[in-house]
Amino acid sequence: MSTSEAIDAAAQAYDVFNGDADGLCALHQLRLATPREARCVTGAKRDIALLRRVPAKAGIDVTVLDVSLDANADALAALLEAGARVEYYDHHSARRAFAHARLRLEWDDSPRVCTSLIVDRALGGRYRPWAIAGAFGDNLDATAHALARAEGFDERAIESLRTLGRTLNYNAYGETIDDLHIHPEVLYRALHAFADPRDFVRESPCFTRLDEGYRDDLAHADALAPYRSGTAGAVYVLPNAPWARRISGTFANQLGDERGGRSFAVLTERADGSFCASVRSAHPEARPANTLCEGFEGGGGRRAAAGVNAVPAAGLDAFVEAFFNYFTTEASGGAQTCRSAEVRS
Ligand SMILES: [Mn+2]
Repeated sequence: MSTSEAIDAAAQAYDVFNGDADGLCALHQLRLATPREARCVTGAKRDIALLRRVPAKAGIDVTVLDVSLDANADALAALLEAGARVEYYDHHSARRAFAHARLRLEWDDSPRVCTSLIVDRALGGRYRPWAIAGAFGDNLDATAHALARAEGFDERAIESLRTLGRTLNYNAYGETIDDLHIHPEVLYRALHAFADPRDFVRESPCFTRLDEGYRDDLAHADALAPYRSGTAGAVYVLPNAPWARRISGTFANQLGDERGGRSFAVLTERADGSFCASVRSAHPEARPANTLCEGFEGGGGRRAAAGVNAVPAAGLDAFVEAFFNYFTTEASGGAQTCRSAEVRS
């Protein structure tokens, strides 16, 4: 293909993907299977309304990966209406999904599935190591481990895929693209040069840069004392700084993994003085994180992990109070259940 033909082809195709590990690994698998020149439309993990950046015109081919259909439904309808063809792979909420002759939708919101695994399924497992890395990036550790063992990978290889998923995912966290170490499109193009993820980990300067950035940021976070701590959990407050915006989600996940029955909130100060909150519940069934967060404006998420976009500075202590009230009830309830169980036995 000549350069002008390549530019022409790229003008007709768009790859729209979440800039996190799952989005990157999903697109990479698809383009290994079906190479094509395309314009990339991507962003930080929180930039999910991506489809409206694609010009609605007839005859274009649009592939969408790992962004909620609900957040893109109007733009999707406009594209299809204009005559575009759309392939859509995702596992987020899709209550506004609809059928259309030019839309191919591969959607599954099972908690054990992510977009990289949906693409893996569509491709018959051809690039499974990348699907496993994507699954690790989306915190689907049990699924990723099971798939990796079924592939015959030893513990060292599994650890390498886990590190890759975590590291790619870390790069997508930030308020804006400026907070990220590497623009997700640049990272995708670097990644796409490698057929084997372990070679990318061993050889790519991009990986080294992210790995070092991750360690530095986490060291900053680990040095922080909690804002308030109790038996039910702890609340951390991170400053208005790029490192804090990059590591807050990972830090919250890490606290959650080590929890021992405790719940956590990580609040990161924003430029306007308000706080972005990430909450991890130790009791997702009895005390879902999203229920606490939905009590605040702009709050929502899932049972295990939820958040609030902007807790006002004046509302910080009320949020901390609400956190401890909400989770302390569960902690004492759990203790009572324990005691009555002992009495019965
Ligand atoms: Mn995902």
